[in-house]
This record gives sequence, C-alpha cells and structure tokens, in this order.
Amino acid sequence: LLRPADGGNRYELLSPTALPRAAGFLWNRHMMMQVTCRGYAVAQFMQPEPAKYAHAPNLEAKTFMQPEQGYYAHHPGRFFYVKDEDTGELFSAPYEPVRAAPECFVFSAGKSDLAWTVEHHGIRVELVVSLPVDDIVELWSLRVTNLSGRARRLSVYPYFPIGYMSWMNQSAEYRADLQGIVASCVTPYQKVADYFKQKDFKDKTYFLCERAPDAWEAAQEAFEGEGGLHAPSALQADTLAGGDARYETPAAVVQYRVTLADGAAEDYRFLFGPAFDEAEIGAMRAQYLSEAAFVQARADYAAYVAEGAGCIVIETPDAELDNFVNHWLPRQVYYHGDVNRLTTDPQTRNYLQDNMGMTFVRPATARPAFLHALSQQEPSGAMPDGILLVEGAELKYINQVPHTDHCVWLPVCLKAYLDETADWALLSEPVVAADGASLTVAQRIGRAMDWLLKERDLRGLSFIAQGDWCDPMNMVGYKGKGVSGWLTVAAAYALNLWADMCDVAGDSAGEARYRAGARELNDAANHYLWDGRWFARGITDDGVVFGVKDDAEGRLWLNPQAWAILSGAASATQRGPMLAEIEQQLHTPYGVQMFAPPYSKMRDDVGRVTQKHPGSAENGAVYNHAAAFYIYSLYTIAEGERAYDLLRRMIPGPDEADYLRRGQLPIFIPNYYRGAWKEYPRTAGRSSQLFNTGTVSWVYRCVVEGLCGLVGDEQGLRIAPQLPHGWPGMRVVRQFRGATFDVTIRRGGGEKVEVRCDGELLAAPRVTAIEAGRCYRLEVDVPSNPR
Ligand code: CEZ
Repeated sequence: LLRPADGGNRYELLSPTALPRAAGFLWNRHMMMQVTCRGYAVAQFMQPEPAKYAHAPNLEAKTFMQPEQGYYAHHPGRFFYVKDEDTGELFSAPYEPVRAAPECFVFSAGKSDLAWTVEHHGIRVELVVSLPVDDIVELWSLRVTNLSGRARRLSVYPYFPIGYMSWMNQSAEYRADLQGIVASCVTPYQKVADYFKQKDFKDKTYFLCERAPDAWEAAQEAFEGEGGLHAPSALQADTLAGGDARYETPAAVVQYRVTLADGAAEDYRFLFGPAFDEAEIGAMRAQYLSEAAFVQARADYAAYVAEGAGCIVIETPDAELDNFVNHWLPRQVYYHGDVNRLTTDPQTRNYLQDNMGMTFVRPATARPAFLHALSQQEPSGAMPDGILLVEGAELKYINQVPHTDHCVWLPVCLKAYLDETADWALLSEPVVAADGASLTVAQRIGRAMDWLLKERDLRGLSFIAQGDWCDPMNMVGYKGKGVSGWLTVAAAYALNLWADMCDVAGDSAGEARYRAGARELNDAANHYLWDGRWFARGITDDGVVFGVKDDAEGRLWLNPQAWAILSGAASATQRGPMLAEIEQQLHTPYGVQMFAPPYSKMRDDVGRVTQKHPGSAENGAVYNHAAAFYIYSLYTIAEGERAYDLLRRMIPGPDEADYLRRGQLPIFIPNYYRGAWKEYPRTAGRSSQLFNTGTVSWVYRCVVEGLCGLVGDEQGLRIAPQLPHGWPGMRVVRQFRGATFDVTIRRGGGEKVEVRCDGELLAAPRVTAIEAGRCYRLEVDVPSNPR
C-alpha cells in the first residue's frame, strides 16, 4: 500500500482509494501547492497576500489554509483524460474525475516534485509536477506509453479547471500565439482604493502547451455538457469544439490525437500559473517551456529544497522513524522557516517558533527574524499579535484578536538558537522600533519579561484577554479579569530561561529579578491552580476555575502540565500523579489529546474552542503542537521512554491499519489527528492533512536534543541521549557549529553516560572548544537502565 522509495527521498502510495485525501505539497518563496493522490489541488501565490489562479466553481470565501478540506467533483485539480478512439473507452489520471480503477497506480511524493504512474487498459500515463525556485508557475510533464502489444489510437486531454474567477469579469480563449489557453478576470472589489491596490494583480491564468494541441475548449460548461465530469460531453465528439468563455466559467482543456505503435511513447510539457499580461506569459513560455528548461528548473528547485536538509542523520532500530527524521521532518521545518507559511503577517508565536526550527536548518535565517520581530515590539514591552513581513501588510484574521502569550516565545525560541549557535553577540544588537527607540535585544527581551510580570491579576496569575497559545479560547477573559493557568507557568518558564541567559551574559541584577518573577508565578500557580493531581487551565472572568476534576468536559488540559514541568512549578511529587492522569485521561493510540473530555456544547465562559467539533482541532484533538510541548518537557525530566512513545505516534504508520486510519502519508506531521477517542472512536486518529503547524520545530528539537541528546551550551556540545528501552543503540551524524559529529551510541553497562572522543575518554559528557570544519568521532555508552 505504501513504501519509501529512492533511498527515502520519495514516498509511494499504491492506491488512489485507500487514503483518498493523502497529498503532497511543494512550495517556493512565492507560492505553494498541495495535490492529493487523486489529482485535486489547492494552490496559492503571494501578491502580496495569498491569492489563487485556479478557483472553486462558485464564489469562495477568502480564508487561511483549512484542515480536513473537503474535495468534490468540481474541486480545482489537475486532470488528464485518455480516450481510446476505437472503443470510446475513457479513463483519467491520476484518478479523478472518471474514477476508473487502474491496473497500476503509484502516487510518488518526492521532496521537490510529485509524480504519478497510472496504467489502464495497456496505456501508461506518467505525470510529474514541480516548481521553479523563484517564479509562480507549475511545471507539468506528461508521458503516454502504449504497453498494450498492439497499435493504439488515442486522444489525450489535459483538463485544468480554472473555476469561478470573478463576478465582475471573467473570460478565456485559446491563444495561438502563446500556444495555450489564457483566462482573464478582474479581481472583484468595490472601494476606489482597492482599484489602485489591485490594478497590478496577476489576473490572468494560463495553461501553455509545448506542443500545439489538435483542439481545445475554454468554457467549463461546454466541456462538461450533459455528460458530467465522469464522461464530459465534449469528449464524445472527435475533436474539442475550440470554444471560448465569455463571462462564463473558464477551464483549460486541450486535445492531442495520437497514434501509438506498441511500446511507443509521447511526451508533453505544460505550464500552469498566473500572470499579469500576455508579455509575462510569453516570457514564462520562453523561459520554462522546453525539455532543457524543465531539467534545469527541476535541478535548481531540488537544490533549493536540499538546503533544508537539517542538522542530523540518524540510524536507529526504527527504519520508519529514520526515514521521517532524515528526509521529511527537516523539509517541513524548512518550509515553515523559509517562507513563513506564506503569510504576510504570521502570528508572532508562529513566527518565533518557526524560526526556532530554522535554527537547526539555517540559523542565518533565524537571527534576522528575531531582530525583525523585536523591531515590532510595542512601547509597553508587549509583542504584537502578528509580525508584519512586507510593506503594507496588515494584521488579519486571528491577529485582530488580542492574545497575551506572545512575549513568552522570545526567550523560549532564543534559547534554542543560542544553544545551537552560541551567538551571544545577538543579545547586544541594537533594535529600533516604530517609536524610534533603539534598545538592545537584551533590553527588549527584558521589557517583554517585565510586561509579562505586569499583566497579572492581584493573585499574581497571568491575564488571558481573548486568548493565549490556544487561539480560540477567547471568552475566559474577555471582560478583563480571566487568567490563564498555562500562561502563568509559561511566563514562569520564559522568565527562568531569561534569568539563565542574563546570568551567562553577566547581568546578575537581571538574573535575580527574573528568577524572582518566575518564582512568584510558579507559587501563584501552585496556590490557585493546583487541583490535587494536576494544574487547572485557568480562572474565568467570573472567578470559576476550570480544567479541574469536577469538570465533566475540559477536565484535564495538557499544556498547563507540560509547562509546569518546564517552569519548575511542578515538583517531582506533583509530577507523579500528573503523568499518571495524563496517561489515563489523554493518551490515545494516535498520540496524546490536548485535553479531555472534549466539549459537546458552547461554554460561554471559555469560548469558541468549545464550539469546534468535538475531537477536531483545539477541542480535544491530538493537537500535535501541544503534544510536542509535552514531549519536550518529558525529555527535560529524563522521561525519555514516555517521550519517545508519544513522539512515535505523531508519525503515521508503520502498520497498514494505522495508515488507513490516519489517511496520510508519513511525509509531514499534520496540525492534528482527530481526538475524542472515547466519544467518537470511528474518526479518532484521522489526519487534518494541514501541514502548517508549530509542531515540527519542536519535534525536530526533541529528536536532536532529547532522543539524540546532543544539545549545545556556551562551551560546547553536551551529550545525554535518551534511548527508548528496546534499543541497543543508534547512530547520529550531527552538524554543529560548523563541525561534524559522528556519534555511535550504545547501551553499555555503566552507571552514567560515558563518551569517548576520537578514542579518548572524556572527563564529562561534553565536547568543548569545538573547531569548525573538524569531524569528531564520538562513542557514547549510556546506562543500560536509565532512571
Ligand atoms: O491556528 C493555530 C495557530 O496558528 O492554532 C494554535 C495556535 O497556537 C497557533 O498559533 C492553537 O490555537 O483560529 C482558530 O480557531 C484556529 O485554531 C487557528 O488559529 C489555528 C489553525 O489550526 C490554523 O493552523
């Protein structure tokens, strides 16, 4: 059903029906596309806000990338019909819209392309799509091969629906000069000001053919006719009618009539994308539409993606884990960090965490990102809800709702960066904010920490306003009184980390001040929020403590526990019952739920989160971002066994039943798997398919720093692997501060971790005075029975 291929560089799915929503994604700095194994596609490009060039067939609401997207017959996609001219028989590749069962089907997701091989009635169709590094266009190649043992007469019809472009103006026609179909529209607007903003938009969508087609059609309805997409009327005629679309829904369909001798093949190439005008379309054609240009563009794009290779290669007893960590996890981290999820106003916490991940992939990107974020700090010390990335960008969607946690992420993410790079000079960089004030990074973080200390109620607990990390928890504190239990301990953790950094930087007054602040927060959490066996999630505007044993729904929340471990609010004695309760109430075969039980109805002193479908997203799903915090916290207290167990559950597979349930290829971690495991077991485990998630930077960090235990500090590299029990050992090749560490870890008989560096036993498990360019060979013995 599923298998890695090409040494792990690709993942193959052998059925179009078993995991119908399984998809792969490609991106560059200007666009992204997600295509399912069956041919449905979602693509967006930046101008500068996300826009589409292939639309749904009806007026669509503008929104951000959604989980569990529904697909339907007329959904945008990239389809290739093949008709036998002698029998009239029809099928389509990859699978939609005809849905004829192929004899052979391979959907092959690569790191820099998506490919399909489909065989039906002796005809093989091979499709590949990839992107260039710097332009907005899809590069499609098609090969049709006759395997049937006799000559065949075929018609081959690429069908790229363009959809409902605009209610003001839309049309499409075949342009012989450009050799393709060009659709045009005016992006709808009403305000004069928008005319000036939109007049340079890429309002054309083009589909260009390297080889001149025999016929074409540009109107969706004329193509489909009464036959429906399973058997479009236009395909019943010998040739497409050559129609255009005049204020009609455009589609790009062309026809190639071809006679293939047995064993013969024909190759075709196409471009699909948006453009401003004909000149731009012509230029794209000249630049990309040839075999040589495709070869070059694919090589360049592969090289771009390869830059995101990450800093470790592992070899463990778990081949599927190795495959995911070595090939796919850093790719997803890189996607987040290099293009910021293709938004112009990433949520501040997302921006910082995505750059935390980038620390392990390309720290040179993380550094300016921290500076950029701090340049948007408010005079009060608060961080804004989103970071504006381009001139003219505005805070949109959730960024218009006040959340109080953004400052927390500064030291949390910086910690990973400093551990990785030892770039302490960053702290003294000056940063000028909008008010003109120039302060150093350290001063700005100090202000952010002071803001966290100030934004507390009389009990010393952190105000939540209309949300914290949990976006839709918008009604706990909207009247100005409610507090967040998670934020209280998260702020304590942030303050402790900052106190540590002040200490290293020689600022003893800062160290004392923030350490004391952290203690106050932890004490307040213990005083007001400890519920006997776990920490409560918060206290509402009306003074109701929630996330406690008496709650029938939303009883136990993961985040306050994970961060109480990190902040030190939870003592070893408290951790015992906490972990046991988490295991009992929140663990599922698909990972750990963000809370349980899910809410079944609106709780208007908690908010919108309770209105989401039980078990989806923040309402009690296995929300992987929250699970990753917990896993990270477990590694910090040497609970490597539990941590690994949950980490492994984030990756679909390896057994077939698990793949079928998740419905996703093991090439990315989705933002959630359905939870509500006890309430709705049928849907539990199902992937959201959404690859935008803060999870991955944390998972990468957990693998590097926790599982492999190779974490930097001011002096060098500390070594403290946490192997799961069943493992006799593992190997890691780690890039660190310009040096390469080739690490062999074995379970030895000793009491503590022993490290030999190039054959010599080290006094402590730490390599110091690291020389860039050098290769260190480490042999690490870990105790046979840790803890
Ligand atoms: O987005 C994420 C945010 O990007 O939800 C996380 C939050 O920490 C991330 O910063 C947890 O709330 O508005 C909503 O209800 C949605 O839940 C989005 O905010 C959510 C989506 O899943 C998009 O990724």
